[in-house]
Amino acid sequence: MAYTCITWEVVEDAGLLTFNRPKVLNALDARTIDELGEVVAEVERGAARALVLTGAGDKAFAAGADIQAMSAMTALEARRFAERAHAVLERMERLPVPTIAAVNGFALGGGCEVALACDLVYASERARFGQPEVNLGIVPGFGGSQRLPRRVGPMRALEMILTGDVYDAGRARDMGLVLEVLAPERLVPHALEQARKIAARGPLAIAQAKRLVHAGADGPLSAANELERQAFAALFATDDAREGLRAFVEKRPPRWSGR
Ligand code: CO8
Repeated sequence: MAYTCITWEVVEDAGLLTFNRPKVLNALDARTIDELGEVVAEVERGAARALVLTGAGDKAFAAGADIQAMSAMTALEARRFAERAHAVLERMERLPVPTIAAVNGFALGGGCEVALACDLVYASERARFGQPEVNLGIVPGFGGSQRLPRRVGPMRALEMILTGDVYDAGRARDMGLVLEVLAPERLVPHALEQARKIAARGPLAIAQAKRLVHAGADGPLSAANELERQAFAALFATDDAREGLRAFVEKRPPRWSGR
């Protein structure tokens, strides 16, 4: 697929996707969602060992779903658009490699929801977060009503969703929506450094650790702990676990084969 709404490059194992419609603050239309889906498919095929998402320009990560496009949608079209975005974000969440949002400016509505579907979120001092859908007479439609309370707790999520207020980066960090706030010029380099740090760990262990946290969060603790016991034992049957444990004992860096 030729990308027109995003740019996509892979450098030293880390893929960098940039939402690239700066004239509309990188608003997410159907084409942009499809291109995100295509990048996710590339990463599934092994194109990168980590995925970093950011926005073009210094104003926006993504200022939401494209309001111009939504203003003409029927209920059925809105349902299909939401389904399309949900499918892509769920697929991104299931990637066996880490996904990191580097939020450089406005992350509103669908933009905030894309960040919420990432494993880690870093923000620049210029970042602004919000779920302002109620101002438009609608509700979050890219998973925000479900992922936001899971990440920050129901009461904080309700305040953000019910008021439609826009929060600055510090407030977003204080509520647990963001890990760290960085100077704008440090944001993407830091996200890429973290991406490469994780990409250098045992790939099977990273995939399992990510799967356990996401799958376990949805189930009762006893069932989730059983998932951990299974993954823990299964990794002992891999070359990577043999190599990682032996390398420590032999005081040398491990050589991961991914098997
Ligand atoms: N969609 C389309 N165009 C947008 C969007 C958007 N979400 N956001 C900004 N733009 C456009 C503006 O219309 C403007 O275009 P033009 O220059 O042609 O007038 C350009 O970007 C620049 O924007 P502003 O002039 O408004 O810039 P400001 O600095 O004055 O304001 C804001 C920046 C505060 C971010 C303001 O643009 C704004 O409030 N944007 C809308 C934010 C918003 O409400 N986002 C949530 C959208 S709803 C959503 O995401 C729901 C997701 C689920 C959908 C489910 C499927 C049905």
